[in-house]
Amino acid sequence: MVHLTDAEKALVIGLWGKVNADEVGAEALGRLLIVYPWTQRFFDSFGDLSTASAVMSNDKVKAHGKKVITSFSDGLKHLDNLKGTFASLSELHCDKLHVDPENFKLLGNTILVVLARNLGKDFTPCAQAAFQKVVAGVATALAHKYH
Ligand code: HEG
Repeated sequence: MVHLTDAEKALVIGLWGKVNADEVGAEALGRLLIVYPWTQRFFDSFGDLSTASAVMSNDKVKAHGKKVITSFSDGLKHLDNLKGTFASLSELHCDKLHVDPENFKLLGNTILVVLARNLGKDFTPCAQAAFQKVVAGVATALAHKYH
């Protein structure tokens, strides 16, 4: 289970308010598809993903990144109950989408990279540690209903 102190929670919420979440989602999903190209197998209806620039300018990638990050943002409001918050999405990714849960960790990593780029100096070591806990907690919660 992930545990954030009250100070870490406040840090995460405050910094999240400084970024454009939709852009972070689109860029993080795009980077996932580029850096870990085997993840493209889940998105064969997305059209051209053959080059990095094709991925980053793909409207379906942007739209799906927005959808994923909206759900992630919702999780930030429920940091004490990530498993409950993501229970039905965990079932969906397991039973219907057949997404290997390792991919949730990979996406967590690309979210951290994009936050680092967007926040610059504000992404202090304390902030990095707090967000590291959040992405790990979300990945664990999304994997929780796998069987
Ligand atoms: Mg998932 C659909 C959230 C990581 C592959 N994902 C969805 C949906 C949400 C969501 C909210 C829409 C569900 C619905 O239609 O009811 N995804 C979500 C989160 C995270 C995540 C919060 C991690 C932070 N997803 C993720 C990863 C992959 C993946 C890492 C694959 C590498 N998601 C996936 C696919 C779909 C969704 C294939 C269905 C896309 C579609 O056909 O529209």
